[in-house]
Amino acid sequence: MIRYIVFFSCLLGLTSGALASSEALYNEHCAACHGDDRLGGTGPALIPETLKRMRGPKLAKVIAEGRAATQMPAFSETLQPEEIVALAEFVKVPLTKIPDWGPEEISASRLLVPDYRPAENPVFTADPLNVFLVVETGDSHVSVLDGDTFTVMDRFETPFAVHGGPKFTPEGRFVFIMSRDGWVQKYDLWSLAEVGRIRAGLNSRNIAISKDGKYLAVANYLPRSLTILSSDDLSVERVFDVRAKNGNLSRVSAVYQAPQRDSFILALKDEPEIWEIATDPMADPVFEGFVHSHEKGMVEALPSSEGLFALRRIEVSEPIDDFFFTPDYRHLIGAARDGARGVVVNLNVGREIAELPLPGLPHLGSGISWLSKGRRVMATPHLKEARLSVIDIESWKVVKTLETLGPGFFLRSHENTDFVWADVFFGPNRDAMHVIDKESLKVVKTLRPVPGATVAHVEFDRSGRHALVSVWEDEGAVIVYDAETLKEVKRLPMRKPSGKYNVWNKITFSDGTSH
Ligand code: DHE
Repeated sequence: MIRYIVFFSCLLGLTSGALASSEALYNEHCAACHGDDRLGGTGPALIPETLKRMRGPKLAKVIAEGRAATQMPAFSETLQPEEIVALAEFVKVPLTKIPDWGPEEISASRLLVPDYRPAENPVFTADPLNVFLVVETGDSHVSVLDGDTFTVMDRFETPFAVHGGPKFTPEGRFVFIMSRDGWVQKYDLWSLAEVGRIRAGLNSRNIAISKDGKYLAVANYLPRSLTILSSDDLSVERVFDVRAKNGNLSRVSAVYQAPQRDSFILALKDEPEIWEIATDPMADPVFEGFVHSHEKGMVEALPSSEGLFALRRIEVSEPIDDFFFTPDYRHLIGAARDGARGVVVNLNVGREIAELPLPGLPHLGSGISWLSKGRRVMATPHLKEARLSVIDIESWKVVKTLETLGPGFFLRSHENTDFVWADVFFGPNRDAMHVIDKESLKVVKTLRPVPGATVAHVEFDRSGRHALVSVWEDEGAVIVYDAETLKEVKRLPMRKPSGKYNVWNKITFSDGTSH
């Protein structure tokens, strides 16, 4: 074990002596809030799995200057500059021991808000199905927006580093939000109040809700597991060790709801398998009749008649992740490891049926589909190339490569609009937002709402008449555009707003939304 610590710390330029003194500094100044084991306490976990994925100021700067509007103090007066650098390096060293995080530990973390009382009706007059959630990562809050008047109805605190789309119960009343530290928070949109939270993993990727709204699945990197919670009271239903047929454990890149299949689909990061987990107790016998459960190493066998959470493995030739699903959920496209290809898998027959040339790290999870000239196409941005690929999802051919002003992250559209909105998240033109005609597949306008400021991620209101754009800066904004005239209608100041989610579009799986 010691060998590994020394190996990793050497990689990071820390000798064993420096490591020991950084650890002492950590114990003295950080452990009280971030935990003796660096897995979080009142402050977030300080582990590379989370930290290396964070966009924002450098670690040493945060330690020196603190984080505005949080309890993170500035240490520039207390610590020498070299001590601050040593601490920043120390928290990048991987943990040598990952503690157990099974049903017992997860259950012990559950916090239900004692004075939460569910309202009988919405406590506001706005259309509850046209409400937006805006995730403000600048100060870990969510703003709840009335989607007709664009006024903020509530603003509540979230766990640190929310990632991925919040998931709504099918009728749109409750929403679940996940943080990279594995916390899942439940919020009641009618009562405008938090219901509770639970730590479902130590480092997590995203969540999915079952078709009937009863279960939540949480995809974890740490530990290598999938946690299934009851959406009602956040209690633990089951924890799967994610172990491939060859016996190896794998991280779960993401979990998705497949509504037509009444299942969860899992992308395994490290092993050549896709998992499908039944969320229908009457699941089809194509599912295997057993599951591995994390009962402290026990393997639990289920009779094959018990369909709920039955597991089906789809073997693929290499690990693929970052899935786009066709609207009927018969096919998915996953990104191959070489970052240059998309692999099409037919979920019904359970095998790969096509490959697509998609160089430049396609971001298929942000893919959206629509009808263009009578055929159904999908488009994906590329994280490393200034282009969008448009694919015919019947012939599985790339029908157009559209040049953009830089690599992009997100795409959005709506069934009632003629346009697709595409950001340019990376590179010098990150202040640009392309508006693309769905029929001609040409850029019809490029907006630059705040020259020099990053703009990204779009969401439409329920009717598709307005498009909301994030100015992804600490003193940022959400800008409301008329989706037809492309004129600005309103600007709402927000703290680094990332994703925005409209209840209606999400619960109806609106055409133009990534799922
Ligand atoms: Fe995300 C969604 C994976 C980095 C902001 N991101 C998702 C989803 C996946 C994913 C699988 C779909 C989950 C869902 O919504 O249920 N993201 C990844 C990565 O693999 C990647 C590239 C690197 C990493 O491991 O973290 C990555 N993502 C980022 C960021 O750096 C972003 C820009 C800032 C952040 O918050 O960390 C970011 N990801 C988002 C957002 C969504 C998202 C806002 C939801 C998009 C939506 O409209 O649904």
